[in-house]
Amino acid sequence: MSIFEKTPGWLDWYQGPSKPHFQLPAGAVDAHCHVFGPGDQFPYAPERKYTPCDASKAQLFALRDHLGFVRNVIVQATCHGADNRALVDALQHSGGKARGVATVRRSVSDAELQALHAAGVRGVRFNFVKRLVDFTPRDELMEIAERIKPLGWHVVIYFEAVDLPELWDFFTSLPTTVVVDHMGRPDVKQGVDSDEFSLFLQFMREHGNVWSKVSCPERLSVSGPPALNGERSAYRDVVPFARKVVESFPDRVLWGTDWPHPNLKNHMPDDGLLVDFIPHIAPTAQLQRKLLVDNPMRLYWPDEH
Ligand code: 0GY
Repeated sequence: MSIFEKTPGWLDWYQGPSKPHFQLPAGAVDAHCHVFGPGDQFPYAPERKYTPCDASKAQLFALRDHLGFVRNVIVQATCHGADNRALVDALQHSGGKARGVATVRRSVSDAELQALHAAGVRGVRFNFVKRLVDFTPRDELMEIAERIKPLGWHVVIYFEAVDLPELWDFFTSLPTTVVVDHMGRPDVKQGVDSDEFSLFLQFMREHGNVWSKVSCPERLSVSGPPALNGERSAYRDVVPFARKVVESFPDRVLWGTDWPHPNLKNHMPDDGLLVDFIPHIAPTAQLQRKLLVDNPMRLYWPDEH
């Protein structure tokens, strides 16, 4: 059975992803992806809001090689709560080719943080998307941020655009580098010149410690995937948003597949097509190298950069 072939009972993430037409630069990093379970080995969190497909480290690494990436940044998703065992297992079997972003609670010990660091964790994720998590008090999050700062870690934040005004003061008081997932989830129907997206650009402009992933067009798009007619320019309505962020802040952007695409209801993207989205948002070789190599290496493998 091919590593991409569907295992009975698994959620139908896109099987047999195409080969991208876009050739990734040497040393490219997929800076946002997940491993899920397998659930019988690494159980899902009781407090989870969804139960994902199992998506193993072997499948993730096969996808990495198939698409032409060299490294992964594996991000803890809410379905595993603050139990980072599946993430750590994947990092430890990556041969140094993966780094991680974990979720921790206030109760985490210094020894546990050190062990996560040794495994390759370089950040914590704070999730503010209401459909995904219950509320965590800001003082708990700030305490965690202060504790991970001496390790050289950063904070990844996930929120929806409509909530940025309310979260602004908290975000701008974080003491570390701050990485925003998926451009703060703009509502693309409002357009790239909307007040909402302008506020996000202001957030990045005024705060040099804020980075953004320009990923997940498949989540943000209203126009959706291409018809199955050989057309490879999918998710066109998201291009102006991601391109604006890449061109405005070329040294503070990251890109990732988001494999295996949890919670997508309408379609599962072909990861090869997602890679072909990149030259539309980063149109020059220099921008592509910053987005896919220089920036993630600086943040996650500074010693090798
Ligand atoms: C993503 C997006 C989602 C899920 C999570 O932690 C998670 O469960 O991040 C989502 O549902 O939008 O980046 O994986």
